[in-house]
Amino acid sequence: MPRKKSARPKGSGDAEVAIAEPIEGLPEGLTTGDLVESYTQMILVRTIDERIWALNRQGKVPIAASCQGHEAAQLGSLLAAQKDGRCFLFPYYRDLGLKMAAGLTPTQVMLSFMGKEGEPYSNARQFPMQGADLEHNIIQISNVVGAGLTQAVGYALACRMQDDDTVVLTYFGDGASSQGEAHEAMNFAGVHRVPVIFICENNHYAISVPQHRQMATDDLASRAQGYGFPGFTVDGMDFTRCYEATREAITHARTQGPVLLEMQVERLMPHTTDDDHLRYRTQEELDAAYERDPVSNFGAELIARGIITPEKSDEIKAEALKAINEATDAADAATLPDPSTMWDRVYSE
Ligand SMILES: Cc1ncc(C[n+]2csc(CCOP(=O)(O)OP(=O)(O)O)c2C)c(N)n1
Ligand SMILES: [Mg+2]
Repeated sequence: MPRKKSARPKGSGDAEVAIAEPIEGLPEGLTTGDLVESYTQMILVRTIDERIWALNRQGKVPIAASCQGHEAAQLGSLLAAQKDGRCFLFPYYRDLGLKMAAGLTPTQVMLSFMGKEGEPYSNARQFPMQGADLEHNIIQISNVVGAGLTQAVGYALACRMQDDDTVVLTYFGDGASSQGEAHEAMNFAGVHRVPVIFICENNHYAISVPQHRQMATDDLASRAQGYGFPGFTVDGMDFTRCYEATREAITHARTQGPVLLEMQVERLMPHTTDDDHLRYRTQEELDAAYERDPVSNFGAELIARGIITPEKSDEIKAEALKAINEATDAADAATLPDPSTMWDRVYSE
């Protein structure tokens, strides 16, 4: 697979993780079967994401944060964690692709966004997609910006104190990286060499606030230096590069302590369904972002490399559409939770 640009090591100088060099062929542990499966998963995620947006416009989904543009970062890093098999995750609200690739079904996703009976996290008592999914190693998903970082560090420290070799991956945005809580989490993790990977999905916006108004640097990964651990910038639109960077970071975290991975992505849609990004982004900027679309580019790359045919790609898209239509119908037909159950699973009994 053609490599675009190297992940650049930043930071403490003791950056033992050699993520940097372009790789001929596939990264270690990755098969062409994995690529096809991940592309299939990406198409499913993209299809459901687009459908959720359409359902919002029909008044059926109250609010959603799209992961369009973040799919390669989410699925590439998750695959490395899954292959390792000893990782726990603290995703954030934009990680729909990650949660689906981890195991959430399209119908569960639709029930969640429509707030219907059977919603997987809380039976529709909270914001869509918020909560723990212990079956898939997801400890907590929070809508509180930056809150997942301290929780992840605490969890990772507890694992280490129990001689458990778990590595924890915590996901957050560029805006979250400027929260006080993020600095506290990284500082503590650096001091105590906690086995945690900080994955920043840097889409260069915190709602409408561009990166240069959130932080006085365009080099987010270099912040790791201040905490005494390595940080890397990764092309977050390149699936294999995200996989490889995370795979190597897992080894580093387990043996030496924290790593910061800044995955540079594009937010292709507005912040949420309540936002209009053309009020603060130009059409030219968005057109350029779409040129970097990780899903269509990944598909084109697989075809160019002869890993799939154009017909196979169409088949994958048709199957995704069928699955999402079925999930939409199932959630549409589901009832709303019975109001008399409102307090169930809220307080312990
Ligand atoms: C503690 C806290 N402050 C403010 C908000 C409101 N808020 C929700 S998302 C968001 C922007 C976060 O941007 P970023 O971290 O870059 O993530 P992105 O949405 O771009 O993926 C803000 C300020 C919140 N949810 N929690
Ligand atoms: Mg952002």
